[in-house]
Amino acid sequence: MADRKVLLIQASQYSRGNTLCKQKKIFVPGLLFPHLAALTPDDWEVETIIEIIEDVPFETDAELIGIAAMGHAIFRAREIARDFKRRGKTVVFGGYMAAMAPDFLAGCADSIIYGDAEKAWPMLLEDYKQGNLKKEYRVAVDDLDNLPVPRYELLKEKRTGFMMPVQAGRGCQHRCSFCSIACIYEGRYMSRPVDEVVRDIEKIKSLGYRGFYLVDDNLIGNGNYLKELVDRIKPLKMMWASQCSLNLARSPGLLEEVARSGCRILSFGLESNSQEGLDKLNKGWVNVGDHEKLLARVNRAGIMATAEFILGTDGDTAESIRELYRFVMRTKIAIARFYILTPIPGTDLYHQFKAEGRLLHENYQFYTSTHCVFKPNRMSPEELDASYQWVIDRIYSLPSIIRRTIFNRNFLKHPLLYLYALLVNLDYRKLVRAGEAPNVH
Ligand code: B12
Repeated sequence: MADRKVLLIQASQYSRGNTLCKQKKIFVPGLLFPHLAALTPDDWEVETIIEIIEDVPFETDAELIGIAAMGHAIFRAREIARDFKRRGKTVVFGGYMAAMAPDFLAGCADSIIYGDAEKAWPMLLEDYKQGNLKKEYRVAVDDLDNLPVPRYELLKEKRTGFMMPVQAGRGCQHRCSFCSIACIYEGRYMSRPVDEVVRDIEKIKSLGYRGFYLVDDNLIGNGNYLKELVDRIKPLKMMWASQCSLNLARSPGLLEEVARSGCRILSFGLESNSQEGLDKLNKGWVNVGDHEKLLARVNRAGIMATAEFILGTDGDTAESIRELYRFVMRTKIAIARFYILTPIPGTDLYHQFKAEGRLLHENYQFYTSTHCVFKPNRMSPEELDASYQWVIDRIYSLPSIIRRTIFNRNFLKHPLLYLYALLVNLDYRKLVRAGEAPNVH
């Protein structure tokens, strides 16, 4: 019987125009809340709020408030925390930003969980009950074995899309200097037991979902594991999506197996076509000369390749960014997202730029990946801002969207997929036309 209540909130973020981002639906909900709820002892009732689609109930009867924030959503998170503190609640934080920039939360957090919460969260709840809450919890896990089935029912009640999240791995063996994952996991990569991943997918299926999103920071981190996993996913006849390094396409056999198991969308962090730029970001383990060939292989296998790009690497100029745009159009990447390189506090890139005197300021409100906050190597900050705007204006123009989706040569093979890409692009287009950044979805 629950005699206590905790309210978990995923803070939304402020837009470029400084309004709070709100959406009708969240297509890719995170796993955090169903997972934390499953780790919560039975004497606690758990209520969850994803602020981008729901309002925060400030009048709640919950005694403990847990707040999560991705990237610059930390600003909104801080405001929410202050409000609850004024109301006499105990407020705790977890997640990447809280661990990377804890000073930022001074005065708003009664406690912070650094990194993994599988052991720390039950400990924190018990300490709280005993009146012995610690300021911080740092209890990394050694593996991801024996995790409980996430409480997916909590997400099912909300306005979400047709895919639910399932975690396969955590961390990444690479240490790209701009990446938050590298900052927290420092080259560690852990995979969950295949049986338990399959168990969670079956749970999702039993709730009536036809698709899942595999949360894994580098799915090709362990090829043998991936092979075993997709062999087990295939008979479930589910559609799935994930993110991965393009190196997957260097193993054509494995790529085929991934496609046959129902994988339909893979997002690749290509970042840049400048090898020099990537080398400087400690991502020299990719070969940009192969991008086009490898993307074509992925699409041929029946998986829609989508991509994320960073503008402003040390190899970039206004002209190379225009060339990147032409590359996206030539390869007809159906969904392409662009971010201005951002030295997030705590990352190696942040320390490097700070040491080199390249940070323009430390007003993190502008560290949104839509403003240049550092001195680029081969262009001015103004040129980089203008190049970003140039790219997003063109990429989300109607001719570009139509060419990359409906006129994509793969459209007839997978019309529903490319119609989905069309809708995502139209959504981004709407944001860009309203002067906003097309990054939240
Ligand atoms: C799914 C996802 C999304 C989804 C849905 C998010 C949602 N609102 O539910 C979408 C696509 C909408 C999204 C958007 C964004 N995302 Co996102 N997203 C992810 C992704 C791929 C998976 C998250 C997940 O389910 N993880 C599984 C859970 C179980 O693990 P976890 O979140 O790490 O949490 C563990 C611990 O950190 C801890 N913990 C975390 N938070 C809290 C909070 C409390 C109170 C407690 C007790 C514990 C705790 O407990 C967990 C168990 O150990 C991650 C990558 C990743 N590996 O996590 C990026 C990631 C979290 N996103 C990130 C970013 C930057 C964003 C955006 C800001 C991007 C943008 N520029 O617009 C937006 C923010 C939108 C918003 N404010 O709502 C970054 C965050 C980096 C950072 N420094 O904060 C990540 C890490 C990606 C990356 N490689 O950089 N995202």
